[in-house]
Amino acid sequence: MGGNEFVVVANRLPVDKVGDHYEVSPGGLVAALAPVLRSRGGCWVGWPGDTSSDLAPFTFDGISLVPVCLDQDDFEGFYEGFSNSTLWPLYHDLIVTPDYNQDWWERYVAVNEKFARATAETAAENATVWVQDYQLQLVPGMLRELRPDLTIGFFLHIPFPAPALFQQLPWRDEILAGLSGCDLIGFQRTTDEENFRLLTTNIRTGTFPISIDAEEIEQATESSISQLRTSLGDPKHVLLGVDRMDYTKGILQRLLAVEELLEEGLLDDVAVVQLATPSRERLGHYRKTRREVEEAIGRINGRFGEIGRPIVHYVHRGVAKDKLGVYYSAADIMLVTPFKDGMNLVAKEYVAAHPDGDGALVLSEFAGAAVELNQAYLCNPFDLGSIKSAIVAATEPDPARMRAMYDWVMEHDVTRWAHDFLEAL
Ligand code: ADQ
Repeated sequence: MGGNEFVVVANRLPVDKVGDHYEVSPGGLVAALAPVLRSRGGCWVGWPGDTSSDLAPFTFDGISLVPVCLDQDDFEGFYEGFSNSTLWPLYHDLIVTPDYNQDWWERYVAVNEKFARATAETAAENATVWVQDYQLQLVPGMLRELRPDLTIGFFLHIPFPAPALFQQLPWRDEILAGLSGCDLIGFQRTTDEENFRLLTTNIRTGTFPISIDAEEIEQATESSISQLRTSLGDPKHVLLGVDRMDYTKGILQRLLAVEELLEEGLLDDVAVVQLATPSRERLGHYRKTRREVEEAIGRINGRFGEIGRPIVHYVHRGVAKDKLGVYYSAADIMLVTPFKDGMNLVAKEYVAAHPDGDGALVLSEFAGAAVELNQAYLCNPFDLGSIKSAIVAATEPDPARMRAMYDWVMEHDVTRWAHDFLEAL
């Protein structure tokens, strides 16, 4: 038993190793939870992000961090394997086929045990523990055994699939047993919660749509916006995509929609900016997604671009937050077209960068964000025609729609999300 009254447990610690020191990783979850951690004398349990270090607990920026160290076999079996090649595709409705592998499952159990033990050692008597996401679904049950005194919450950041899909999982009973250690499970959308409740009704659940640190989105200056637009060749329409390079995000589909619109002469004088952070690059489906996206970009530029004036401007790197704000502000149309997404914070970040009602959001019906941002130009990413119509409609946007969404996002930020969950817990 330890002395922490409030413990956050997440796959990753909220820091990144840069050279030989750590930096706080950007992200809404840290922003929302840091004040709670500081005021309630709390700590964060998580993996530091590399498999080489055996790290002792340390304090960073006023938050105490408890590292759970993973070796290369853990990384491959627990993280790349069971988390991202089994659960991720299964919970995103089989956009690619999940692999079911007994060795990965055993690693998942073993690593969840490491997290549960580290948490049990650090939590004070009767402490509140908040476990995050699909990588750690067994932690609540293990923790309940080790420490019956704790109050345990769990939040699932990704969708929860329909029972007919979930039941494919050879270890479905074990996952449900793990989650049943919770006092409260939070979901992004009511449909996720309902899917879960079709499997079991004796756990308390709730819907808590996550949001962003809305104040952190900087309003870009006129000069930085015009500088960016000039560098794109001062087109009439700037279209923007910002994603992790992941097959769930529908990046290729939005490019194909743009290509058809150009072909049909329904869109002209346009520049598309696609920013994509590298993600899970050792996995075949991710490499394939990247290859297809890059091939489409090359083809579109070859067909419709001019020397010194490509149609698609593509960056396969992370972009600094302040720079991202300039892209959001400068974009006339934001393209968010996932096949399936728990929430999609990019959609909310774009809205927060448009306080004056300018800009337009093209948003997939299959993103959790579509529930709240229903004033967006909604589309079905499985239907290219639907993406095309939404883009065309977004070229003549109604400012009232963006204003309504802006007011909603400013009212419902990530601090409110964390507060609502913890109150309910
Ligand atoms: P993600 O799948 O990672 O999150 P998302 O919610 O869009 O998806 O968050 C991505 C974050 O990364 C955003 O804050 C965005 O600004 C940032 N980002 C993306 N591309 C970037 C780039 N090129 N440069 C810099 N930053 C970039 C999972 C679920 C989502 C859910 C969140 C939170 O899949 O559905 O919304 O968790 O619960």
